[in-house]
Amino acid sequence: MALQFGGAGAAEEPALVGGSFGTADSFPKDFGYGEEEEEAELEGGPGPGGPGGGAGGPGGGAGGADSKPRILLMGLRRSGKSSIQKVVFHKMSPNETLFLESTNKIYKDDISNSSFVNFQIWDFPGQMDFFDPTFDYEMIFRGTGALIYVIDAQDDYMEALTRLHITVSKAYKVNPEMNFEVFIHKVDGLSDDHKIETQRDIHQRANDDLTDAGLEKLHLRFRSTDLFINSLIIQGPFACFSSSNSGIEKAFLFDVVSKIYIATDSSPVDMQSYELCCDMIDVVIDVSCIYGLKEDGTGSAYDKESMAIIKLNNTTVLYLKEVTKFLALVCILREESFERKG
Ligand SMILES: Nc1nc2c(ncn2[C@@H]2O[C@H](COP(=O)(O)OP(=O)(O)OP(=O)(O)O)[C@@H](O)[C@H]2O)c(=O)[nH]1
Ligand SMILES: [Mg+2]
Repeated sequence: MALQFGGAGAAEEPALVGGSFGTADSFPKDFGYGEEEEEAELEGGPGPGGPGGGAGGPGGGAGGADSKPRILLMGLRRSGKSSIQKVVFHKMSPNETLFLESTNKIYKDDISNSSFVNFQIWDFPGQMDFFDPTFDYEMIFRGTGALIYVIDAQDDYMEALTRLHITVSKAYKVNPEMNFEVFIHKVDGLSDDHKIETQRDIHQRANDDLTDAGLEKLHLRFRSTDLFINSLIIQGPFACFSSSNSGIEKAFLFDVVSKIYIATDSSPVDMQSYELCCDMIDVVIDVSCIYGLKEDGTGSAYDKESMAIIKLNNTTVLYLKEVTKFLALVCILREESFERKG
């Protein structure tokens, strides 16, 4: 089987990791995130599509039971929030996101039912109305670990920058520990020059606004992202195990469902290797879903038996092995060292 190496170019910062492309299917029910998308109790703001279509006020539901680490996805309407969430965590193909409907209330997605990584991601409707009394933003921000603000780089982004500033400054005042990420999104539609210029401009303006407001300590991290050319990547923060002398070129310990890597060896992470390993997981799970389940459809697509070796046409071998119910070790090896070690 000849697998192609991934996206057309690497994302600027390899820290950001992400979804894979390819298969349009969702995970089967027993493999996915279970009861996804608990909805917030209250409907969002005024009429559909109305400006400032307020976020649902989760009220008591926001804090209480939801003690898992929480990531918020915010940004103007149509900036691509739900698409990011669906592609990265639900195996939706980027093309399918064209048919996503606008979100009109907060979707809380629990990324923990079948995943090693425990957190919730809350996908917000286009615009939050901080003046809506039913929306208890203080409570939401207080329990939040990270806020991702998505800006559509193909659109006029002035309004987005204004909202970004309002949002992060309110969030920071409530919870100065929060991490702020700005996704300069949909950069697939921009030329390289335009992309760099847009990135620089957004960076500059957003930081100027913070300086003017005396919020220099509020740190925003910027990433250029898109779902169509580069895969979007979520951070694999722990580089801890070493593959030196093992004949392994690169090794990742993956959370299978989210494809977040929990650990990798000490060599630098390059996007091609990461994407190749993500593709390997997709191939294994897809084949297993089709041929690995029992005739009555029971059984699991990923279990103790899960193991696969794929030889590529460039003397490279991909190796995947189940480690725990949620984790897989995926390695890239040279063919000769694979044969030597057996
Ligand atoms: N070109 C391009 N289009 C994208 C990308 N990501 C998402 N889109 C498109 O952007 C449109 C809006 O996406 P959504 O995910 O619904 O946007 P949203 O931010 O959730 O919008 P609301 O729910 O209304 O707030 C869809 O047609 C997507 O296909 C991308 O990386 N590049
Ligand atoms: Mg949405």
